[in-house]
Amino acid sequence: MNERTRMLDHYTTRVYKNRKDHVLQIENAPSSQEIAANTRTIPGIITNRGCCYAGCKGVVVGPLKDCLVITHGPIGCGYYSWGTRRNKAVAEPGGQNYLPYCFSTDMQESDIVFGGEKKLEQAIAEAVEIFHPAAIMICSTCPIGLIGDDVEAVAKRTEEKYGIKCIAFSCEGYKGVSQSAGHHIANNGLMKHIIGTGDKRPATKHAINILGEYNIGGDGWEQARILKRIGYEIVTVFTGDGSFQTMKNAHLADLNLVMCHRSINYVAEMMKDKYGTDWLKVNFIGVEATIQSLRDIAKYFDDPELTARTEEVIRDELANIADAVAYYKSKLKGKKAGIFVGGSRSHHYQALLRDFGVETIIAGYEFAHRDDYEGRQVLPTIKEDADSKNIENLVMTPDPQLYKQRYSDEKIEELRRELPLGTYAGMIRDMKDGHVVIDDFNHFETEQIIKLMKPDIFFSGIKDKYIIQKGGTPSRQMHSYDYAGPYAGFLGAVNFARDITMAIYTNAWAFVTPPWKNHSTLIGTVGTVGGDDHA
Ligand code: CFM
Ligand code: HCA
Repeated sequence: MNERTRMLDHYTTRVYKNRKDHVLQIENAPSSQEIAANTRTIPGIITNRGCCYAGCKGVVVGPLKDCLVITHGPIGCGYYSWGTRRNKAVAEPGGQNYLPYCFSTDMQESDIVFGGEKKLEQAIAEAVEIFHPAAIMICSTCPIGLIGDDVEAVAKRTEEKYGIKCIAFSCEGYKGVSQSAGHHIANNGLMKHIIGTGDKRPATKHAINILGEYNIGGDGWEQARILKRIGYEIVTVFTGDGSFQTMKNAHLADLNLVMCHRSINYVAEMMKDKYGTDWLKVNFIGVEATIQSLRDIAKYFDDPELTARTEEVIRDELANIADAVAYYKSKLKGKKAGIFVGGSRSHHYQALLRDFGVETIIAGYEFAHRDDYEGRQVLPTIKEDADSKNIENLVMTPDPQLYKQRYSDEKIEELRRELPLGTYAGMIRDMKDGHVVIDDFNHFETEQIIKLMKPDIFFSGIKDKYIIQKGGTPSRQMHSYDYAGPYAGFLGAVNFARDITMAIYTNAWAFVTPPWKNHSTLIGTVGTVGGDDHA
């Protein structure tokens, strides 16, 4: 047993037994080790997770620019989710963009006691009068479920009264394990009420949707730039810079690309079942990953002209960034990284780091499920998860008019041997021996793993970034990129490399001794967990 294994073992078996199954060290890579995920956080632990409302409102429906999203609840939830996630959007010509606004019913004590439906209807009336939105979304926060406001009934009355689309999401914060419960609720709502309601057919023969791309820091725009150069028509994006108007036509696209599997896999699967639309797992984070994804898409369409154009664009884009990539690689090669983000980026960014010779030795997700770690093949073995009781599992049957399968089952089987078509292999398979994977990292573990493995940089979130940085390890924030970006595609890769080179080479905090540095370390003195070190 080496020192690291001994310490991890000590921590997970003797300090926090219930964390053992959430922490693993990769052995015999490419590994298919099992990890515990999507379980409720242990009360009292300082988790980095958010809530179900954050996953529904903040992540999936919030970025739809022409939807006026009302947070039904006390003001804090609306305020906290206002503008913190940098999903950029620009209104379509003549269209609407409500992203800069924060709408909330601002529930007060008397509303909680006597019910909030009237207040919600009043808020909707004001919103309609002032903004004339094409669609309204109601997102419920914790107290709404507790007092039992019938938000679905309010949505129905709104549609009848104003003749606009209104969708209610019962995404109370406590509704599930974390953000991922909210993703599922949001996916169900979009599927039930929006997808399939439009009839605008694509104008070209290679029409795609991008699923699970939220245009943080403009990532989606860089992807669209590349895809459009090749000749793809983008019907809609779920949901970064996306809209109700375009999402209505999503079912008329030829192929769904899935970026963030965690947040949108339900829509991808439901569209496959209802409309026959295939989905392909892509990753536009990383130069090599982008190239691979572009080639995979071309292979799916199997059109020689498209394939030739794909190669032409790849050549041109690579030539454009070659010098910058070589320079940053010379600065970053051999460095080691840790990544802890929500449910996708901890995997996607490993590809981008690899482009510059950086190895990711620690990775974890806040709230991803076992399939995001181990691959979708584990799904049939998971009978019930912590969210199954709370969240409806919609079962789709083929739409009699609109179901259309592009390829025969045999051809799909053949393609699946070469492409991640309708499947996702997960993060663990891409990690090497000795790397550590931790599910639902908590604050304590973040500090300990950094002490133990000493990465040159640790990517994290808003809440956990500063403690890492002030402890002397450079940290970049992977959720909204510390207000930089885009980091996707070819141009984004260079932005990313520049930002992390600056972080590593100007690590000013390493020159300062933080006040807590003189205290004992926890793993060294496990008897004092929760004691001195947090003073
Ligand atoms: Fe998907 Fe996301 Fe992520 Fe996510 Fe998020 Fe996000 Fe994230 Mo913050 S949808 S799982 S719920 S890629 S908001 S854009 S950065 S935790 S890793
Ligand atoms: C969320 C949004 C978040 C938060 C980021 C963080 C984001 O989950 O509520 O806390 O660091 O990306 O903005 O993930």
